[in-house]
Amino acid sequence: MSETLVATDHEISTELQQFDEEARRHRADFPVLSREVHGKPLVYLDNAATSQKPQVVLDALHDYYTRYNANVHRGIHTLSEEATNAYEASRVKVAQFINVPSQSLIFVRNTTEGINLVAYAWGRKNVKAGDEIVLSVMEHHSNIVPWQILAHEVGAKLKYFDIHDDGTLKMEDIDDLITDRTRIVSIAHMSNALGTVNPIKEIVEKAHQVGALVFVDAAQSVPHMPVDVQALGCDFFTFSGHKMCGPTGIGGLYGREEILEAMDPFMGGGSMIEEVQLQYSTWAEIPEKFEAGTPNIAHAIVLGVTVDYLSSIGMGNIRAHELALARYMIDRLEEIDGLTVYGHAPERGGAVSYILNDIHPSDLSTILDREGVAIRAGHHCAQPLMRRLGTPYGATARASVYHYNTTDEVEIMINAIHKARRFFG
Ligand code: C6P
Repeated sequence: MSETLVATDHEISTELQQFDEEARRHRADFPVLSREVHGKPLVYLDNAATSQKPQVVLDALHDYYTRYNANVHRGIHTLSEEATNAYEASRVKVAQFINVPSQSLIFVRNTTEGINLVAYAWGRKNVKAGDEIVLSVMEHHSNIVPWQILAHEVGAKLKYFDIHDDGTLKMEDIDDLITDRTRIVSIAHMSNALGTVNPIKEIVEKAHQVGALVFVDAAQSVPHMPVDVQALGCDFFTFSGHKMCGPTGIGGLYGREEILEAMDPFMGGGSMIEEVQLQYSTWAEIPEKFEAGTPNIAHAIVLGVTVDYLSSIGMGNIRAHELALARYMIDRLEEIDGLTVYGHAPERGGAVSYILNDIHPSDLSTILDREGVAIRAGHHCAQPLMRRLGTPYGATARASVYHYNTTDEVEIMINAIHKARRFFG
């Protein structure tokens, strides 16, 4: 990545210039960011799909496997004790990062598993025929399909918040949507396609008034903004490590302690029991009750290293940088003839969806890739949202930033889009 800005007439604020300088320092921590794609420097703008990993995370993974690889909660030999201590120390760190008690934080594979665990273990016991589950049209499939499976099984009804043209939730419908029949409201904290940050506290307040629970899909918020789960007041909250500079296959699920204690397990097996008789078993305390089998030890330990890394930069700094860069990107995109940006919520994050004329987003993405620019094209696992927006092809192109992205990279994407325009005539 060149140290100088790609030529542009667009004014770059002093704030953004400072963020660029910091981003250049952060980039040095990410080995993959110095590679080339099709002979061009990689411009990685697909962070909402998954983020890149800093050297400190890669080193921690290597350290675990080379020094103290052992199963946890099982042996009393030194390696097992070291691995168990590191696994539990990581739980404490990750819990502190989102401000929850550590016994209420369950290690799961990802956001998808967190939602399925609750839809299955809590939902099958607590949601009955005629009950209602409230979602929104901007949800990722992970926060729709598990609730559909539950609703179809027990005979419950699904209701959806609609959105305004700017991509904000129609909060004026809240009294019609959340009623005495509502058992749970499950909502994204930040939309992966529109970038909208939703008013969780307001939703929690209303839901709790009618005795309903609130589940927050935080896949896109935890990596990109400071989060205080207790201040949000929600009952369940889940996120994925791979979107926050951490490894794949590990994430967290928070559940309010008394709710987790009353829940039956999701899966049965080793580690989650207190006692096994031939005809019945009793369960371990939380969180072990929900961690059946050998967990993803290495990646759970490294998730603790990941939150240390993010905290060393400061989540407030990451949020401010991304917001400034996303706003710059939207301004630059909207200068392009025939380009439409979807999502103009005042409270937003760093994912920006757009379409260019009648060019299929996949074709646009292919041309950008030839210029070294990685974006995502498609429905973003949000088909109901694409239908609601009425996007051509049911798809958009999406560029999503992290703290290591710069205005240079936005300019390279803009130039590549102009190239695509010329190519498609
Ligand atoms: N969104 C994207 O490109 P998993 O796959 O379980 O780590 O995360 C699922 C998920 C749930 N909710 C939201 C809001 C998400 O953004 C995602 C993942 C990626 O937008 C991959 S589809």
